[in-house]
Order: sequence, then structure tokens, then C-alpha cells
Amino acid sequence: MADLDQLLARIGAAADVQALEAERVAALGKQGAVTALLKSLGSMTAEARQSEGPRIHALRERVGEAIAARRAALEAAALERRLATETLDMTLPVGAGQEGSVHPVSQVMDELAEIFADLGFAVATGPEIEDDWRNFTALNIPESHPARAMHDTFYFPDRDAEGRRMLLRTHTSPVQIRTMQTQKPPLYIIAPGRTYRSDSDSTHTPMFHQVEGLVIDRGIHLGHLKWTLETFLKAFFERDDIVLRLRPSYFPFTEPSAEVDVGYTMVKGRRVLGGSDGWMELLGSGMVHPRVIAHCGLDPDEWQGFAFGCGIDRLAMLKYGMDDLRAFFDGDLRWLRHYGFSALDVPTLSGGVGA
Ligand code: 2NL
Repeated sequence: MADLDQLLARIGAAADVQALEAERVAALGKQGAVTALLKSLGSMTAEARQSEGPRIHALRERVGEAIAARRAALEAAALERRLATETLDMTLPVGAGQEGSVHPVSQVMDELAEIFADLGFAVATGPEIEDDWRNFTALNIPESHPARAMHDTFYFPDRDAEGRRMLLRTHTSPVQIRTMQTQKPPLYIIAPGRTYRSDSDSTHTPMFHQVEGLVIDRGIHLGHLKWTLETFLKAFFERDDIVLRLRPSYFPFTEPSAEVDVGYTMVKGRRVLGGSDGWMELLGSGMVHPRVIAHCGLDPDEWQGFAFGCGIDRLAMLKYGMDDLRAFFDGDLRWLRHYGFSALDVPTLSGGVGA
């Protein structure tokens, strides 16, 4: 059929999505040529309809397929053009008209590494996909613990080749477990990184950043813990009047456990850390439970330690005055320009431990 061949040729040659749409309307639209053929079936005799019906429906099918194929080709070509023109050379040096800033979370992570390096701590990292032994069991978290429930933890649907239940780590503790399993004490490490919990509201995001610290050595006691946290917080908030209050608490992986409150004062309606007009909870901590030390293959009679954990996003909010956690991960350039740091601005801490 010459008409059909011409129609298919025009569809195949449509230069852009608009031209293709015009062809579609001309063929399949309310007043379209193919639509008119379909309508004509109604006025045919039964025999004519028997022979013409399948032919006209097949024709409509072919036109529809040709339009879909042309649309896919045009879209693929448009994407190719965009990919070819919108290049971003990641190897270019910073500056010289290059945009971009360091996210406050990265800035705080750099500051943490800097402060704890002065205290003799190394930075340890590990995988975000973990097994439930390292994330829970090794930490003395029982099977029945609520954190293990599906609604708090992102589990993978299938077990891995070794039959392990895999999950997105809910804290950075498995990094410390790995370190204890593979390195000889004494250990002085911090583990900053992404962590995941099935939780989302104005103060919780399903992905958040945590830093944990771990010391394993001989003769370690609560006094070492309190001094380390006080020294860290004074350096981080660049103030000498930081006051800590340790409150008895409970974590399965530490014994005894202490929640750490930091004193604040009100300045122009805002809470500013320092002084002690009021208290806010900032960290969880404690002496590493002997069972955790034993799980990692170390003798708890020889090695003791302390550990602590704290949200990095919260540290950043308190230090740099952001008040909405969700804006952290929106990728809004205006927010990043306002709160971001210059890539050339290495974290200098005027009140740093080594200053
Ligand atoms: C919190 C509390 C904490 C730890 C984390 C830890 C890690 C190992 C052994 C013992 Cl491998 N403890 N980490 C200890 C106490 C508290 O975090 O509120 N985090 C946001």
C-alpha cells in the first residue's frame, strides 16, 4: 500500500519529537487517516468487515510501532547529544571558575580526623554492607533486640554465599569489630561514615553519618574516656568552657555505659555550647563490654577499652548553625553555596589540640 509506505517513511524521517507528534496526530488522532479507516469499518457489510478488519487493525499496529520506534531513536539521540556536550572534567584543578564546595559533613569529618590524629587516633573505614554478626551479634546485641527488627534495619532479601544475613550497617561499630579482629592492640581509632536506619522524619534521615571512637589498651578506665571526650569537644567547638556531664545509661556493647550531656548557654535565643545554663545530650559512650572484646578473639582480662558514638550531622548542625537535617541531603546548590566550605580551606582549628 503506497499510502502506508509513505506514512511510515514520514514517521521514520521525523526530525524531532514535535514533527513526530504531528505525524501521530495526522494518522492516529481523532481526525487522523488511520482513525478514519477504523471508523469506516462501521458502515461496511459483514463480509467486507471480515476481510478489511484485520487488515486495518494490523495497519494501525504497524503505524503505532513505527511511531514508538522513532520516538525511542529520537530520545536516544537527544541523550547522546547531552552526554557529548555536558561534560564534566573531574581532573581539572579547583578554582579558576570551577564551582563546588565542601559539604559541611565532609568538613566535620576532616576536622574530626585532624583532632583525633593529634590524640594518636587513626581513621578506620569499612564496608557499608555488613553481615548481621559484625553489626549485631559481636556487639552483644541479642536476637530479640528491637534494633534487629525489620522496621529499623535495612536487610538484603537473600543470604550471601556463606549463608550470612546481610544488611546496611546501622552504626559504624562493625568497623571497630573488623579492626579488633585483624589488628593487634593497643588500638586507638575513630570510624566515621555513612550509616542506615529505616527511619524518616524531620530529625531522622534513612542515611546519616556517625563517628565512633574505640580505644583498646591495658589499664583503660572511665577517666581516660572522660578526658578524651572533653579534649575532643573543646577542640571541636573551639571553646575552653565546654562542660561535660556523664549520666548512667545502657548499651548492650558497653558496661558501664554513660550518656554524655554538654552544657549550653542561650545567646540571642539560640543554644550555644559552653557554660551550663542547660544540658543537651550529645554522645553515647562506655567501657567496651568484655563479651565484645572476647567475640573479637582478644582476652578481656588483658585488654580493656572505651568507646563512644555520636551523630556527625548533629555535630555539624550545632557547630555551623543549620537547623534542618533534611536540607543536608537535598543537593540544593543554594544551600551548598551558603553552608559549604572552600575546597582550598583546610580545616584549621584555632583551638585545636595541637595548637
Ligand atoms: C550513640 C551511642 C555508642 C559505642 C557507640 C562501641 C563500639 C564497639 C564496642 C563498644 Cl566495637 N561500643 N560503640 C559505644 C557506646 C555508645 O554510640 O548514641 N550513638 C549515636
